[in-house]
Amino acid sequence: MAAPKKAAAQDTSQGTSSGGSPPKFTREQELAALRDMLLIRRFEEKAGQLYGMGAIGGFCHLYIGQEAVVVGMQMALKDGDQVITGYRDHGHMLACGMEAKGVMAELTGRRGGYSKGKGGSMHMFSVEKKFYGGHGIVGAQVSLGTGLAFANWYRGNDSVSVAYFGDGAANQGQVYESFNMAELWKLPVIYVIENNRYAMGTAVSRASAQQDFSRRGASFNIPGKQVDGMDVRAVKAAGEEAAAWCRAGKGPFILEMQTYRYRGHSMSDPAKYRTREEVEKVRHDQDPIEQVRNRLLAAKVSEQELKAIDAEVRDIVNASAEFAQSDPEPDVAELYTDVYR
Ligand SMILES: Cc1ncc(C[n+]2csc(CCOP(=O)(O)OP(=O)(O)O)c2C)c(N)n1
Ligand SMILES: [Mg+2]
Repeated sequence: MAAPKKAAAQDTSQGTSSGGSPPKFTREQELAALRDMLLIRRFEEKAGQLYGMGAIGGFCHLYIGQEAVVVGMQMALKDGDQVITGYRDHGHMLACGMEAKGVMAELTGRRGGYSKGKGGSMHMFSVEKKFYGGHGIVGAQVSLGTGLAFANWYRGNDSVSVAYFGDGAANQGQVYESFNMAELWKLPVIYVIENNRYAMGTAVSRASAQQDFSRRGASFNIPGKQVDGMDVRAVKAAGEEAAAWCRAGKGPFILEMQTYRYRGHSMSDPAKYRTREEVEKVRHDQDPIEQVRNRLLAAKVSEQELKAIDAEVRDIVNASAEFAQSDPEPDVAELYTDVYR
């Protein structure tokens, strides 16, 4: 199985601008991207540890390797824009500004968690931060995200919704029903396909007739673009282009983010479908965080400044883990509140 290509942004739309190397970031943007990606990485590493210790139960899908996608997209959005995704959702929550403490405590099933400890990894929401879940049904968030866009269109505001889904989810039927409606009604939705080369354990080449996911909207006339999802600058630039398209009333836009997940699909994945060497090669050649760190070092940002970011992030993550283990579990009387029965 081939590792993700280093894609220059490749345009498959009708008339949007072509790719090339992404625009440079300012020093401040590089530092902000580094900090936000590092927060996700360290948070996910800690979640993996807590899972191993038995402090987290149930399903848990880590986002390690894919950090540049959500961080770059978030840099392209503005207040009021909404985000919805599947079950690999911790990174999206943190990027939306949800607190590490509340997310970690939800993973451990504690009162202070975003769903009062009753939802777990795949079921967290924050209307305040415009994060709409966290969905375990593969592909369902695409229809729901299209609904968010419909609401924005109906209300006449200029907000955009971003619906994230995977290469595997891209083969679900409701995705195409949503594409049809979104283009027909020119809804302001960005479909971000996080192509991490595998569904649960099935390589894209074994499951997908059309492996260029940016073309998945072609029969609906939805423009699409392939993006190097390991380069946060390329992601931001593509996100800005897609958001401008949506805000101009031109309808939906598809971004295929070529990315990679380093860990198993979930915590119980023997990963027999790929080699260790493949993972190591992507880590070594394309790691999204190392790319930014190396650029900062080349620009003479001091090791000390980078270490300060490391320390700040570690403090946040450690505090979240402490809270997630000391906060009480929900009272038994809470068993039937806030749930459908
Ligand atoms: C409707 C539905 N079918 C199957 C599953 C089981 N399932 C969970 S994740 C997954 C693979 C999805 O892969 P992809 O969309 O590439 O996302 P990734 O896990 O790579 O982020 C499957 C088949 C499910 N949760 N829902
Ligand atoms: Mg996938």
